[in-house]
Amino acid sequence: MKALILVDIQNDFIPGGALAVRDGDQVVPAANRLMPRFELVVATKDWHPANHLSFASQHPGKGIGDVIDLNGLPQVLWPDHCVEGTPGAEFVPGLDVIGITQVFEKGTDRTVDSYSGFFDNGRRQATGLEDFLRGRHVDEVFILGLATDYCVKFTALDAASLGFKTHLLLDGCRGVDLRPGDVDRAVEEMRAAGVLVE
Ligand code: VGL
Ligand code: ZN
Repeated sequence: MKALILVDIQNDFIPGGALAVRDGDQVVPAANRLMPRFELVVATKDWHPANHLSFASQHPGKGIGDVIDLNGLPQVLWPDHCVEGTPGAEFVPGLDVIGITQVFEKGTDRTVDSYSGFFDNGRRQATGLEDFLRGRHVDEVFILGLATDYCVKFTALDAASLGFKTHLLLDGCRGVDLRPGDVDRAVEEMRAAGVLVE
């Protein structure tokens, strides 16, 4: 059984949003085109409390893009984004949400970030996505969304490490490229981990 995983197609990650990814809105037509070809479509949402510790605003003297130690994990500091219940955390208008069977929220714990749709960055808590997919006898996943070099990358790496045959649908992804080349490096990392990039 195959499943399509839509990663973080939310207002804050498209142009005009708090953590805008260049051309981020262009993943929407790709998602809409692919959804009808899958029996099962799931989505993740970045879903933070307003005082999430990945926000630079929570660390006086630090700025966006700085890297700090957060409970033993390196943490890039971001602008406030995808605050639970705010418009920025909603799916992008135009996304055919009717095709989505289940949504998995991540990043809900103030003290740890969660780039992957499966686990937080410390791999301490699961979101339920793995159990859900296994319950539906999914063995192969196709991943697209935002952002290639963060949440898409870590979702794909976890999917592969959990034993799912994992495809990255590059045409349906856009990245942050905080440092130029980050997206290309992310794609190579996924490929090296056995992700099928197409
Ligand atoms: C993401 C940075 C911070 C993402 C989420 O969805 O890729 N990136 N939070
Ligand atoms: Zn986030």
